[in-house]
Formats: sequence, structure tokens, C-alpha cells
Amino acid sequence: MKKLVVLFALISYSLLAQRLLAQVPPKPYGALPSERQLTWHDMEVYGLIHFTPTTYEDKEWGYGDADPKVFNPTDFDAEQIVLAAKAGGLRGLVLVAKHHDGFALWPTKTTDYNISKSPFRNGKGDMVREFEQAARKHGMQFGVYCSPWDRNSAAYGSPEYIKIYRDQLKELYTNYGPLIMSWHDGANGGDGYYGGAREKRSIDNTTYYGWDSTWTNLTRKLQPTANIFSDIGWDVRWVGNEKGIAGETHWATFTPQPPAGKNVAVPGQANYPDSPIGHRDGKYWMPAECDVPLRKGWFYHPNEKPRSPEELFDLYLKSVGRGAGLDLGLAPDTRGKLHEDDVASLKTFGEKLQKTFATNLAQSAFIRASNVRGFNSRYGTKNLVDGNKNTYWATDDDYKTPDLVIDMNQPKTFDIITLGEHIKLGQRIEAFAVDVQEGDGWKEIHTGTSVGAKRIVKLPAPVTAQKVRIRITKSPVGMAMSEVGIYKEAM
Ligand code: FUL
Ligand code: CA
Repeated sequence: MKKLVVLFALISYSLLAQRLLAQVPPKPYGALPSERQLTWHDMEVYGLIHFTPTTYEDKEWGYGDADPKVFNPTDFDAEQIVLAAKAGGLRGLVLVAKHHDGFALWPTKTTDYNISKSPFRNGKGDMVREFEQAARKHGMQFGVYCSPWDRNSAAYGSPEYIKIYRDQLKELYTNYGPLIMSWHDGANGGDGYYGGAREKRSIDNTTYYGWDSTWTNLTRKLQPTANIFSDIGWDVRWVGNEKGIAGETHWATFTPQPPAGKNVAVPGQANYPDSPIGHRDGKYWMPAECDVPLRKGWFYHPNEKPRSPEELFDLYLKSVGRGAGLDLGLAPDTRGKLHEDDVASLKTFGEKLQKTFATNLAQSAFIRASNVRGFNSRYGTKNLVDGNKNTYWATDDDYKTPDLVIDMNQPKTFDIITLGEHIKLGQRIEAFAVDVQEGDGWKEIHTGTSVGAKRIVKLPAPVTAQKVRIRITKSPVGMAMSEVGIYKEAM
């Protein structure tokens, strides 16, 4: 009898210990995002502004020989551009402070080829400042793109130019407040004006720029909040195309591959075929940025038209909806404003986003999970619909393929289902399925793979059902899911 009591006590003790243990948060899985990357994920959609003398030449790549006097916007209005972007649901702007033509939009000390030599504000202007202030005034993030390739500089190709380039970054990093991104394109070398030489210059882009020391000693020190973008990271990787589309499966984790004949991976030599998808269990958290111009080109050309709101919505689903980011190119016209057509397209796109995601049909539903971590309400399903990314539904460590039944009380019509992982604990889910109740049973209507920061499932046609079931079908670890949503696309 005594023995039995001891045994019973031991069993209940171990059950209790298991319960208590289960209440500690799940262990993180794999590579994790930094604080700066979490802020970048929250931005979701942002803009990339190209506006230099190249706009006035009606070109995509200025040769570096345009007279600074051509840069004469008659009606420049940073706020008009910022407000149009904001109406489109964009949460940040990256300004091309210097493109390949080498013309600096701020009064830099590093080169004469800058805005002070143009008629803009009688040579007293600083366009980086005007954009920065307008962006901050309207609660938008702000970042810069400073092209490493400089077709104006006589020094381009020599070590002297690297000092100039780093000094330019230093000016941009110290005079315009905290930046969300430091954007570095991969177009490098070729022909150009080069101080009048008008020749072709080739550089070895794996060694010439010394990115490691630039980013370690300048960017990280002067702008710890800036997400470094290049073809292979460090914080955000290029998706590998300029179509604005991530892989249907998108792993935020990535291991840059060394190019043939090299033993380290360096920017300018990205393993492009893998970029849209990334690597499951990649070494670094390095989500993809999907960049695409609103019009056909990155610069304004009068004969081109902006994409329609429907097309923008589709790109949103294929970038943000796959856990990546959408960087939309905005091209001010020669007045220095966004064209009315662009403004209208952004506005309707923004309204469509807003209306579509205004009502989450899962919000007032009863959500039952097949497992909740330690039966603890701290990890309960209410966390899935509180609009807070920091709260999440979690399962016990060994419960890797749970399901959720979302009962909306009465039949509802929807065509969008969204999921979001608590990515502070890594990207965990590998596959999932969605079913709807049909009669006494379930009908599978979708299967998917990665989730990450966000997964938007767009059904081919609207479905009417009272109950939706989400099954996690593959995961190496238990769940940590922060949000779930059911919506109807607004037309
Ligand atoms: C590329 C550049 O060559 C294009 O001109 C544009 O700036 C695009 C965003 O990045 O690398
Ligand atoms: Ca939540």
C-alpha cells in the first residue's frame, strides 16, 4: 500500500513536472531574425525612388555625363510622393541618393557632381533631406541606396574611389537619422564617362568594393538599424528577379553559395537560382526582397504606364504573402512629382488592401486546437486573432502536426486565408493543408509549404463554409503561430 502511494506520488509529480516544463516557451528553431530584420518584416511594402538627371534624359542608366543643369524639377514635392506611397499602403521609402550616373542628390563633399551644381533650390537644395523629413513626418521608414558603380567618377576602378564611396556612405549614415535600409545594387563596372575618359572599366566585384569591411566598420557602427540589402544579404537578400515575385515556397533562411572557383560567397556573385526559394535550414535569416518598378522602368518615361491596382495586389500576394517583402519602384516625373496615373493606381491598391483585410472572419470564431502547450492559456488559440505578433499559439514540443478548427458560427464566404509564424522562434512549418467542412466531413481545398512571417493563401474562387480546418502536416518542431485570418477579397 505504501509502495502504491509512493508510486502514485511519483507519477503525479512527473506529470506536474511535464506540465510545468511545457510552460516554458518553445525553443527557437534554426537561424533567427535580428531586431532590425523584424522591423523590416513589419514594413512589408515599401518604395524605391529613382529621380536624378537620368529622369531628364529619359534613360534607365545615365552615362555619367549629363549636365547637372538638366536637373531642374519645376514643382518638386517630396510630400506629394510620400503621401501617394502612404495611400498605397507602403510603410517605408528607400531613396536612390546616387544612381550609376554618379549624381549625388545631397550636397556631398566627396564630388562636385552633386545637387549643389544644379538649379534645384538655387544650388542650396538637399533632396535626401527633403525626402527624409517628409517620410518621417508621415510616419514612414526611410532608407538610402548609394550605387557603388559610379559612371561619373574619374577615380572609378582605383582604390581611391573606394574611399570616396565610403565617405559618401558616411555622410548619408550620419546626417539623415536612423535608416531602415542600406541598399546596394549589383550592377558594377562597364563603360562610362569617368571624368571624361569615356571608356570601359572592369572591376572584380568579388574583391574591389571590400563589402565586409564597409558593412562591418561603417554600416553596422553608424547605422545599426539599417538592413543591408544586396544580392546575398547580409540582412535582406535579392529575390533574384525584378518581377516582384518570391518562390511559391520561400525560406527566410539562406546560405549564400560561393561562386565557382571561390571559397567565400561575396555580393555580386549570388547563387541566383536559389534566391527566390532560399534554403530550408539555411545558415542565416536573410529573407527575400522582391523589387519591381511600378511602371516598366525604374526611371520615369512618359510613354510608360503604371501597373494596375489588381496587378499590384497580385504581386503583394506573391511577395508579402510568401513571407518576403515588396519593394515597389516609384519614379517621379520631370516636375518632381508622381504622375497622376501612379497616384491613382497606388490609392486604389491601398484601398483594396485596407478593405480586404479590414474584417478577419476568424476573429469572432471559436478556435479549437488539437493541442495547446501544457494546457496553458498563455499559449492558447485566442493569441491567433489578437492582432499582436508577439502573442502566439504553441503546442507541446513533441506535438508537431496539430490542427486548428475555426468555427465561424454560421456559414461565411471567403477566398483568403492567412497564417503567420512567431518568427522570433524561427521558421518552423514545412507544410500545411486547409480543409472546409462539407456535410459531416472535410474537404481539402489547399495544400502549402513554408509560412514564416506571413502566408496568404488565395483560393481560386470564393468558398462558403462555417468551419475551416488548418492542418500542419510537416514540421521538425512544435508550433509557435502568431496569427490566423480568414478574409474575402474586396473588389
Ligand atoms: C539595379 C540597377 O541597375 C537598376 O538601374 C535599378 O536601380 C535597380 C533597382 O537596381 O541593380
Ligand atoms: Ca497574436
